[in-house]
Amino acid sequence: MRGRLITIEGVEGVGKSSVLPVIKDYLTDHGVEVLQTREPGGTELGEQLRDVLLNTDQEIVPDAELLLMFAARAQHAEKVIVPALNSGVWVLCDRFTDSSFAYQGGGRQLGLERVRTLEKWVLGELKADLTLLLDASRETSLERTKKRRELDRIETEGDEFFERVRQAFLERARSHPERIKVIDANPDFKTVSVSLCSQLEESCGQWLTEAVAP
Ligand code: Z5A
Repeated sequence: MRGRLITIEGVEGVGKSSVLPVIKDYLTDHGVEVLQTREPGGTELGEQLRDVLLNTDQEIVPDAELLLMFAARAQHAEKVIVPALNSGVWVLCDRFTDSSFAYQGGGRQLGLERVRTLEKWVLGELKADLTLLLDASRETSLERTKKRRELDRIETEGDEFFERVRQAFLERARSHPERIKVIDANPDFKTVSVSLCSQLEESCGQWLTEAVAP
């Protein structure tokens, strides 16, 4: 049976990396094999493009940023995600196409149409089965980002940019309520983890039963 693609999204520093092990453990405890990966990245080429995108001092114009995100995604989808899903492995991906809609479509104000065109070109019918969108106030995500490490190129943008990104994510969730589930990421780690697990039970319970049925 084909695996499922689960993505985790949200603005920077909201807590995605912290909760990934909780999601992975939940799925493996229910008997499925899980491949954890990330975007931009997930392949040798993708990691090189990630480095270009995040760790450069040179200006990258918004169209180039969007195209590089999708170049990395094309490689990732064809070489890693689709083969894993076809072999029955569940893929847990830290960011995916919704980030392009939110950051480049919303934050950079490129609009949704160009992102949709690339999504169709690069991914065809491939879509996330479930997207967990961690949402927190700007104050919360900023405070958490500061705790963490040096800022990358995109993280140096200002409050207005990140408010547009957050609103674009929430708009995506309103447009795709069956797939994108918003998790309140403001509370402490334990509370967020409990919310995530109960969402996983609701959204994936049936899929997991089918996946491990003899
Ligand atoms: N990007 C894009 O523009 N377009 C695209 O299509 C794609 C990506 C795919 C790289 O993403 C950048 O690429 C990103 C969007 C862009 N840039 N920005 N901005 P990334 O995922 O690698 O970068 P990130 O969003 O900054 O992720 P991160 O650095 O891993 O942050 P996080 O995973 O959301 O947060 P965290 O590291 O788990 O937590 C941050 C701190 O808060 C840490 O000290 C934790 O211990 C703490 N924390 C976490 N949860 C809690 C709770 N609940 N309470 C208290 N403290 C907490």
